[in-house]
Parts: sequence; C-alpha cells; structure tokens
Amino acid sequence: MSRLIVISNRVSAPTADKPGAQGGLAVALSAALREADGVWFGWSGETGETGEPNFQTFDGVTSATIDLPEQDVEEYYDGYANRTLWPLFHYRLGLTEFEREFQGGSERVNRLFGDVIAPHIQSDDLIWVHDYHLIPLGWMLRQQGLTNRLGFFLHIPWPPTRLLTALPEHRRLVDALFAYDVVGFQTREWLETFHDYVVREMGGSIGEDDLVTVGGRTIRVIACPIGIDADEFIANATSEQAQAAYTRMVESSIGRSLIIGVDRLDYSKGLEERFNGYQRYLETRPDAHANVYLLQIAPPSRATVESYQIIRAQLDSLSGRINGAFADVDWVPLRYVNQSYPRAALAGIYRAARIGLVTPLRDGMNLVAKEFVAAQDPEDPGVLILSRFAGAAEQLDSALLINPYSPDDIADAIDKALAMSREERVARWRPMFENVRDESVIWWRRCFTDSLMRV
Ligand code: ADQ
Repeated sequence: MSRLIVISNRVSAPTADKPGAQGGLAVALSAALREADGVWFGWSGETGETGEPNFQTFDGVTSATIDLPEQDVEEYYDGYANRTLWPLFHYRLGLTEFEREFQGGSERVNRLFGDVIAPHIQSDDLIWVHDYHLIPLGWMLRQQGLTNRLGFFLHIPWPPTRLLTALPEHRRLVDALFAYDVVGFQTREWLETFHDYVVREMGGSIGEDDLVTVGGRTIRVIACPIGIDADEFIANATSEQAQAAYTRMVESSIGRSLIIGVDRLDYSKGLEERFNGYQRYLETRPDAHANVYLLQIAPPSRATVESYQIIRAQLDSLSGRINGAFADVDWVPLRYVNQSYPRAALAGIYRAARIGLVTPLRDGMNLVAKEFVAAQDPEDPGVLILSRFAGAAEQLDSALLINPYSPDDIADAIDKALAMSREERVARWRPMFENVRDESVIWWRRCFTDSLMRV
C-alpha cells in the first residue's frame, strides 16, 4: 500500500507537546496517515534557520516540521498568503496588496519546502498538498524529479477570472496547478470558475470525466466538499462538557432566544454586516426586544496584518454602539467574546441556540454551519441562517439562505426563524443533518484520495 504524504502550511496533527490539537481536518488526515503509515509535513510556526525536518511520531501519526527564516514568514505567510491571495480569492480586491517581494517570498518558501521534503519521498508515495499557500509546491516537487501521484486541494474559493487577472503573475500561478494530477475544489461553483479561467486565459479545454487539458497536459479537477467529523461532533453535543455549556447558556438566557455566531475574526466572515443586520432587526422590531440576544464568539486571527487590526477595532466600536443604543438595565442585546472554546463546549452552546447565524461574504465551505447542524436536538432543532455565498450553501440548501450584504435580509430571516414552527424547523434540519452525517470529513478524504489513486 502506498504511503500518504500530506503537506500543508501548518501541521495540525497532534504531537506530544499538543496532544489535543484536533480539528476535523486533523482528525480525518490523522486517521488516513495512521492507516497508510504516512507523514504530515509543514511549517512549525517558529522562525529560525531551516534545517532538516523535525520528525515526531505521536499516537501513530508522524509529523515533520521545519522552521522558516523571519523574512520568509513576513513575505510568504504574512505577505503573499495573508495580504495577497487570501483577500483576492475572497473577492476583496480593495484589500489585496501586490508586492513583488511577497511573490518572491512565496516562490522561495515553496522551493524550500520542495528541497527539504523531496529527499523523504518514496517512489510510490501519494502526495496531497493543501491550500493556497502552497500552490507552486507541486511544480517545485516535479522540478526535483518526482513522478509521484500528486494532488492539491484548495480550501478557499476560486475567484472569478476577471478578478484573478488582477494578480500580475496569475498565469504563472495557475500554470503551477498543472503540475498536479488532481486538483480539488470545495464546490461546483469554484470548479466552474476555474474552468472559465482555463478556457479564457489558457485556451484549454474541458473534457468528460472532470478532465481539463492545457497544451499537452491533462489533469483531473474535482469538486469535493469538506465535511466535519460528524460522529465526533454528534457525540460531543451530548457529552458532559457540552451539557455543562448548554446549561450555562440556558441559565444565563433566562427565557430569551439565543442567536449564535462563531467565527475566526476575519473580514471574510461578514461580522460587521452581521452586526448591522442584527441592529436592523432591533430597530425595526421594538416589540421583540428583550426576547433575544446575539452571542458572537470571534477569536482574533492574523493579528499582525493591518486589515485584521482594522476589522477588530470596527467590531469593538460597533458592538459598543449597539449595546449603548439598545441595552436595558436587565438586558444586553449583544454579547461579543474574543476567546476560543473547547469543541465540546462549542457543541453545547450551538445546541442551546435557537438560531445559528452564519453570514460570510465569501467562504470556501464554512464548517461552523455544519457543526451547528450536527449539534442540534433532533426533536427541537434550531434554525440555520446561512449566507448564499458560503460554499456550504450548496449542500445545506434547506437553511434560510440570505444575502449577507443586506441588513434587511438578515433582519427578516431572524424574524422568520424565531416564528418558525417546530415542524418546519425539523423538516428543514433533517436533510441538512443527513448531509452533514453522510458527507463527513472522512467521506471527503476518501473522495479526494480515491480520485488520486485512480491516476
Ligand atoms: P476557516 O476560515 O478557518 O477555514 P471554518 O470552516 O468556519 O473557517 O472553520 C473554523 C473552525 O474553527 C471551526 O471548526 C470552528 O468550530 C472553529 N472555531 C471558530 N471559532 C472558534 C472558537 N471561538 N473556539 C473554538 N473553535 C472555534 C478554511 C476556509 C473555510 C473551510 C475550512 C476547511 O476558509 O471555508 O471550510 O478552511 O476547508
């Protein structure tokens, strides 16, 4: 059996120092790595001279991390990944920074990854590269003479052609994707946008069976939506820790309906627009005051990037304004919390909520929407209000789908969700739950690796 080699910017496999470092992705990939005697390569998150990878095996999973020089972190990670590709791929041209050094840093680090990793690859290894930071890595590995089956999965959206061509080196970036054998996207929509680029900008052709040809090179391009570790999350939702969080929420709600938002503090998540939508709800439904409250949990991320400092300051001030304008002596309409919670506690909080408010302006998938669905009580589920611009909307189409830019749309959906009968809530929730359960993160991993194995 071939080994599986996973390569991502950061490694989230559990290690002896961080045995609990588990998200859905780590769980799915760790299980595959364990079965296939594989290795997970990536950046350690530390700055320093890059040497040989630091191999560690914990709980049957081997991870191999390297340090990166400070300048590389600034240009490749803070720069090209966080200030160029992330905003551009989330349709935020105004926030996108185009600096030649950033692109140079990205190429340098991708080459470095290739140089360091290639000697550890065996000829029949299956290699699976993750996300926008490492698009050029496949090409770098081919330059090292590797002929292995090579796959790439993009966790974020693929931008429209006219937007992508704003990137000076767009053609070089997309050419690099043709070094892979299989390229995976979260949804049909991103896959079709990619097809559009291939046809318009590269003169390529789209064949049957997901094959895409440019010049003499044909690759397979698939849509393969990521899921959550559904079994774990369903079990989490009734665990002791979840029960405790649930009870804490119910007691502090004193009969009011909880609306929950959980997001990394990122401008793509539409938090400001969500607060505006909630404010519109409060302005236009004075009778409903004191019957609801919004709990927004948003741990800060990428704090060294200016656009993240700006959005954080804006949310601080907007949450203060909303509470200043609407709070009463015994009611605070918005609880805004900048902290992380254990996954089981989050499950209990989701279960206590009447509404899950998930309103990204663009999102590759959005796992919070799926976690919210998985955590609900089947007899009395809450209502998911979901942005139509999240990848998850393709699968979770019985949610209340809204336009996150419209405060009225958000306000109306809150109204509708609060008034919804139990029958309708169950009828909307059930197909979403079945989808989340069946198309889990394990299903996603198989969907991708099966496709790669067929090469
Ligand atoms: P992210 O942009 O990070 O992921 P998302 O899919 O929502 O977004 O995942 C966030 C994860 O962080 C969820 O599992 C959530 O529970 C967790 N989380 C958020 N706030 C938390 C808190 N306060 N405490 C604890 N946990 C918290 C990128 C893409 C997405 C894509 C994923 C996976 O941007 O579109 O779904 O990768 O491919």
